[in-house]
Formats: sequence, structure tokens, C-alpha cells
Amino acid sequence: MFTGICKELRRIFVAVGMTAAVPLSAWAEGVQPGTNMFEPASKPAGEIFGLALLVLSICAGIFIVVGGMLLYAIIRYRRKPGDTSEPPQVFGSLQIEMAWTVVPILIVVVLFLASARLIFAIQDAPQPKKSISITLVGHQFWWEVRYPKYGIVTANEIHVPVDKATYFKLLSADVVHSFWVPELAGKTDCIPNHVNTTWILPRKTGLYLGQCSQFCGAGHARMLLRVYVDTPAQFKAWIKNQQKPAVEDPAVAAGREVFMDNACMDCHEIRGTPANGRFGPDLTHLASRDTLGSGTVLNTPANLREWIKDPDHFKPGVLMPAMQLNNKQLDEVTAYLCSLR
Ligand code: HEC
Ligand SMILES: [Cu+2]
Repeated sequence: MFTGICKELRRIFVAVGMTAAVPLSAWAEGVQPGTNMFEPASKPAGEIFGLALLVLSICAGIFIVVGGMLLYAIIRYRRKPGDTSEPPQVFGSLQIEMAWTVVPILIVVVLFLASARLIFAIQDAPQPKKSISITLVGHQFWWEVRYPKYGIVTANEIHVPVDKATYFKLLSADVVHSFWVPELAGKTDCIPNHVNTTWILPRKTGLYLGQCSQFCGAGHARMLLRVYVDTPAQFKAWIKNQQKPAVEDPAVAAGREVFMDNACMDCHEIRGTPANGRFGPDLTHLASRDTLGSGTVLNTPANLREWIKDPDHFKPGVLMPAMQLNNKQLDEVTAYLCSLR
């Protein structure tokens, strides 16, 4: 009987482990560095983690007390062999009933106050003058990233400086999405026609992975978000490069023509060219990004060509159509996009 239960439990653990491992292995091509909500690297995430530990320890305390008393009662008052007498019949006790009413109320009040205090501290934090502002717009199934102060538009990969607050204005172009970068901040929804805000104050440079955490359609699972926390010098250099209009390299003029002669330009903007579509990601500095399709695959020339040929192959449900270009056009437009550093 006991080994049977053990076997059953092991089966459940393995099944749970497998379901967790499948999405991880799907990203194992080096695209997905992984994320860990138990390792906060930014201010609101750290405070939320602290609160979670407080709640967890209070609940663990309750579990130990209740479980301990239950165990004690089961062992101490179990029926002994040969004992057929009736146990003492107790009808209510004011003290005990008071205790198990008042103590839980006090615990709930403590949990409520601790949570409410932190929610308001994060939600209503006034934006410091020297902070970075980003407008983040969720689209099916990618992120539009705007730095209004710097005049920059990019997609899916956010750069922010370390040890400096960044404030996000969260919007949606279609359905409800949700901003979630576990190591940097809690979840905040991106809702159409409603502005939500959140902020981060990262303490460590590096790459932090996020994910849209609201089911928003067929491509939802591949709507990842990458936040690069840079040193101030790296951040400045990145801003400077992103502010430039697109590179005009005569060597890839044929590919530029393919882009402008096909519907690409109706959906994508390339600053400094006639392409000014807004439906898809801004491609002005596409080659400076590490991934394609909101973190779906690494941005290599081979993947880029395959993406343009058939984006659905990498990202089922994607809203970019396969454009039916021939091999020559594919090579040319890939070379053009690779030049957009
Ligand atoms: C109907 C609109 C539409 C057309 C036409 C279109 N795209 Fe796209 N494209 C999109 C959308 C939407 C995405 C975002 C897909 C996603 O990640 O979910 C996208 C993504 C991309 C990306 C990846 C960008 C990134 O940063 O992840 C590239 C590159 C790209 N398109 C190139 C092209 C080229 C080249 C053409 C023309 C041959 C083209 N697109 C035509 C809508 C379009
Ligand atoms: Cu989404």
C-alpha cells in the first residue's frame, strides 16, 4: 500500500517535471537563458519577494501548529486495544472558541496590512525626475518599445541602465497582455484603452527574461520579452546607435527594393526610408537585436531568411504572413535587413 502511494507520487512528480521541461527544451537553442523569481535583482521584485517570504513563513507557522496539534490528537487520543468506553463529551468552550476566532483575524489583518502597504508603495511611487521612461505596447504577439524622450522605437528587447529607475507606461494595441519579468518586477496587465504603470530599479547588469503572462491568442507562448540591464556607458552607446536613421548601404540596394516593393513596408517601419508601417515591429535597427519574433529564435542570417520565408514555421499563429518571395528575393532582403545595425 505504502510503496503504491510512493510510486503514484513519483509518477505525478515526473509528469509535472516533464511538463515544465518541455517548454524549457523548446528554447534550449541558446535563446532562453531562463529566469528565476527566487532571485530578484531589482527593487520592486526584491520587496515583493520579501513579502512572499513573510507570508510563506506565517503560513508555514500555521501549518506546523495546526498539523502538530492534529498529529498529537491522532496519536494521543487514538482508540486503544480493549478500550470500549465512551470519550468525555465536551460541549463548547468560550476560551477556545475566542482563541480560534481572534488569532486568525489578527493573522489576516497582519497579512492584509503588509500586502496593502507594499501594493501602494509600488503602485503609487512618484516617478523620480532622473528616471528613464518607456512606453511598452503589447501586440499579438510582440512588444513595441518606445523611449519618448530619446525618440527611439524598437521591439521585444529593452535596454535600461543599472542602478537607475525605469518607469513603464503599459498599453495594448489589441487584447489584454501582461508585462512580467520575474527578476525585476511583479506582473502588470497591458489593457487596451487604459494606461497601467510599473517601474524597475535593477541592481545588477545582465539579461533578464520576461514573458507575456496573459493568454492573448495562438502566439502567446512565444511572446517573450528581454530586458538588458546595461552599464551607464553601454546604455548611452546603445541609445546613440538606436537614434540614428537606418543604414543606407548601396551593396544591399536590391534587398531594399524587395522590401519597398512588397507589402513589408506597409507593416514595418524603417526610419529614413519610405517604409512606415505600424502593424509589425520597427526594423530600423533589426540587426542590433539578438532574437527574432519576440525571443522565438536567435537573430542569425539563416533564421532571418527562414522567418521571412515562413514565420509560422518558428511561431505558429504569428500575424505576419508568409510573403511568397523567390529564393533570390529572399537572399537579397535578408542581406538588406542584416545591414540594419
Ligand atoms: C501584414 C503585415 C506584415 C507584413 C506584410 C510583413 N510583416 Fe514582418 N512582421 C509582422 C508582424 C505582426 C511581426 C511580429 C511577429 C511576432 O513576433 O509575433 C513581424 C515580424 C517581422 C520580423 C521580426 C522582427 C523582430 O524584431 O522580431 C521581420 C524581420 C520581418 N517581420 C520582416 C518582414 C519582411 C522582410 C516582410 C516582407 C517580405 C514582412 N516582414 C512583411 C507583420 C508583417
Ligand atoms: Cu501577449
